[in-house]
Amino acid sequence: MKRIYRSLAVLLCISLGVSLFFPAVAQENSIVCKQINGKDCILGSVGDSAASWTSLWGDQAYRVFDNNSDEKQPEDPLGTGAFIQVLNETGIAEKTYYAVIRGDVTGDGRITTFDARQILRCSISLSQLVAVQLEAADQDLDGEVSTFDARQVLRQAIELPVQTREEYESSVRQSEEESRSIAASIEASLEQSRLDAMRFDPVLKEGPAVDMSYFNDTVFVGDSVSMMLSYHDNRYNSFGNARFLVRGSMSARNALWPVSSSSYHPKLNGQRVRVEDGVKMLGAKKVYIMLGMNEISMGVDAAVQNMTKLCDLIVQKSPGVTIIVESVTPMAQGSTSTTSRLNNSTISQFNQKMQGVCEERRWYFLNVAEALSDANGYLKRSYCSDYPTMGLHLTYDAAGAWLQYIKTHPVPNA
Ligand SMILES: [Ca+2]
Ligand SMILES: [Ca+2]
Repeated sequence: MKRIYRSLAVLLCISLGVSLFFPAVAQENSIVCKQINGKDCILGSVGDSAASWTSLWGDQAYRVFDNNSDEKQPEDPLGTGAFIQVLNETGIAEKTYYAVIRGDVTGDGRITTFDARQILRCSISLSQLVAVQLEAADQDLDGEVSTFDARQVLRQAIELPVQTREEYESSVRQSEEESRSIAASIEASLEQSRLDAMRFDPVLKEGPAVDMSYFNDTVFVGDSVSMMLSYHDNRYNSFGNARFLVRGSMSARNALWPVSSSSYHPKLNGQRVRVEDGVKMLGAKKVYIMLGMNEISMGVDAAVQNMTKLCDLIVQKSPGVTIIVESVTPMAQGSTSTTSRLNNSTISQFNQKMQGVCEERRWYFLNVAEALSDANGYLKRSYCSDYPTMGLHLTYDAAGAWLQYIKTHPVPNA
């Protein structure tokens, strides 16, 4: 009775001509049958043998042949195209089943890169496969032989896990996203290196001390703080041929005023001159400029604007001149000039902003304040000539330290 039931089930499967699952035999094996080009085919996987399918024909005798019609043992693994003859009681073949081993189109019962190659060639119409091979080639069971089937079979051949199409597409998307993100980060780092290469660091760095000839083409512009440099030069001839356009109470703001008997302009050859005109008349190549102490109290930003404008004018009148903005030196602790608007904090803000302007304009920035400050940022007591009153003017020692700082932080290649 059991045998008849199974035969009926097989017949039903074959007559429908579609892939069917047999619940009646599921207790032992899941065997799927399909009619392909009029042939009764069993859809199996690598390792299946005729012996593993005997539930289909019960205790009827059978013979097994490979796809070259060479007889095989019932336990031998089947390849695609192998066939099983089920014999009647007189030993005559009454039914033939063909094996379709998923992924094995070459018929050797194994999945190798050669199978993947055959499937790929077929998927792009370079070669053709016969019907049972086409069935074996359709790894993802979508009814077509595609490059995706070839890829899946190749993964099996090299023992990588087979993916679903969703997994495959998600891995493609992921790798595209990764590529995009790698490309974006390469792009960003190239852009950053380009910006870094373009970025100008204005701060003059310590280097070997220059000799006096460095000052041959140099002009110092400043207020009463810088006047000490000219006094130092007068006493020690310490600045070589440098020239000084310095004036007490000068600021960038009042340097921009017209020259008059009451303006704060420096003198050159006995005449009051605008700074930019004086620089041009002297034919200077380097201009060290320190201004700000006399106008920071009117607002840091306005002072920065005036200073920038004055330096712009100098460059306009003397194209090619090198501007070296010097940081405004700090006030001594307890300076009576300290107010809420003029103090070491606002001086420091002004200096930082001027350093930023120098970076933009490609001017140099000499941090003289660094050389004259104590550990707390005040003007060193020993460098202050008017302690404990104004507390911001310099001693000869301070001017000497300033000079040394200039010589050991020279403009490159100047
Ligand atoms: Ca094969
Ligand atoms: Ca397919």
